[in-house]
Amino acid sequence: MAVRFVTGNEGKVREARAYLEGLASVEQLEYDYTEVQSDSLEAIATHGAREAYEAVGNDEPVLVGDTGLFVDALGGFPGPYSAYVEDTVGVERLWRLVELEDDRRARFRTVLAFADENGTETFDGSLAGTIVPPRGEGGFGYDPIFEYNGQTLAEMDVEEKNAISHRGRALSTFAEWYAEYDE
Ligand code: ITT
Ligand code: NA
Repeated sequence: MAVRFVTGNEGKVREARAYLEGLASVEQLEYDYTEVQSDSLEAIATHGAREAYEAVGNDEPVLVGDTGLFVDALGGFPGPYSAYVEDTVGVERLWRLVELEDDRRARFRTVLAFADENGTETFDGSLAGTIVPPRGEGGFGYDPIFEYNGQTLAEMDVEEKNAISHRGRALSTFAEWYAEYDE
């Protein structure tokens, strides 16, 4: 069975392939689904996966991921608005906002939604860390300001990051479920 991962990011497709090896083949599907306005990653991902499955799934299951960075002292901001805030405010200025706080704890959270003819299932994964001044050249998005175990995610190599990441955890939960489901 093939799972079509709806994303503009090829790195995420490679990561999903590694988790689903021997279970399913993973293909990239570029489809611009409607991002509903919601403070729930589940709602956004579920809606996107249903829409993508019905519009372009051609009876093959689709997987949609939605990720947010939730800063404790900012009431969870930017959360579901993380992509918008990255494009508008930017990562460096988010750091400067958090710099004003004593408590700099934050969490990445990813929700994956899997849609097929039977309905939609969601899987989640998270990673707790601290917001720090930007360091490192790797990764993408908020990686340079997110520190885990003394390193920012942008200082880790891809395998190191994937092994502990929010998306890695969500993919591993999904893979376990899928192994039972696809029997
Ligand atoms: P898709 O095409 O895969 O949907 P996206 O960037 O629109 O990509 P995401 O839900 O993955 O959607 O990401 C939302 C925001 O969070 C966006 O600003 C990303 O750059 C950022 N982000 C996602 N995963 C991240 C990670 O592992 N490390 C740092 N930032 C991340
Ligand atoms: Na997304």
